[in-house]
Amino acid sequence: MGSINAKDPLRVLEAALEGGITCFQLREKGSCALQGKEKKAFAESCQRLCYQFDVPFIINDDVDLALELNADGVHIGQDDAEARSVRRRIGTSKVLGVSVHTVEEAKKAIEDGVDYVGMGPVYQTTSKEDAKSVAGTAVIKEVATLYPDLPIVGIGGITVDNGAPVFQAGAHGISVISAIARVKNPKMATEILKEKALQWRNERSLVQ
Ligand code: 3NM
Repeated sequence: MGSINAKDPLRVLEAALEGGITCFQLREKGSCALQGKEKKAFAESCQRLCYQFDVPFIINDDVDLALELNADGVHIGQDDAEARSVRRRIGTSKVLGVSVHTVEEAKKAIEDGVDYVGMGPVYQTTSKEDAKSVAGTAVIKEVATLYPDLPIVGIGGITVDNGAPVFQAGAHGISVISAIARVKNPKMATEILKEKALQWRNERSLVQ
């Protein structure tokens, strides 16, 4: 988030927290990503803010930093460390999430002991330099049908206008960057998106 927003990213995070996000993942990646001490200091600032709002603070990929800061969890991709070994390192008290794109990857993630999977990109995204091709919601539906107890978070291009099908396919939550960080009023955008997401989730449980 630090690298994609022209505004102060901590102010965006604070606004998102005020707006009601329920989880925050620090994903400091890409060509302008902070490194070393600067990354750690930025992560600590994000963590402090999250804790003021009692919102879990998860770190993408950097298991060492997550352990050093005693973050609430770690999220990894298929190209990062193996989920099984990350689970061994962080123990069972921290949340472990993995990005998956196929039924096979979801099966392996479950076997490796993950708490949730991220699935995407559901729609076109400009926030991830190495995003895979757009997957739509079909794979989410497949995974949700096969593994109904596995929490699924949809990601990639999700907005207030297109989130409903993600929940209808079986996702339990959504994760966004642009819909909050690239708008004029991140707090209001979060409030509206949250209200919508709760509505989409309720409609989904009525259908099932
Ligand atoms: N992961 P936005 S898509 C971080 O498909 C990330 O695994 C993705 O940002 C995946 O909400 C993505 O701006 C970017 O599209 C999400």
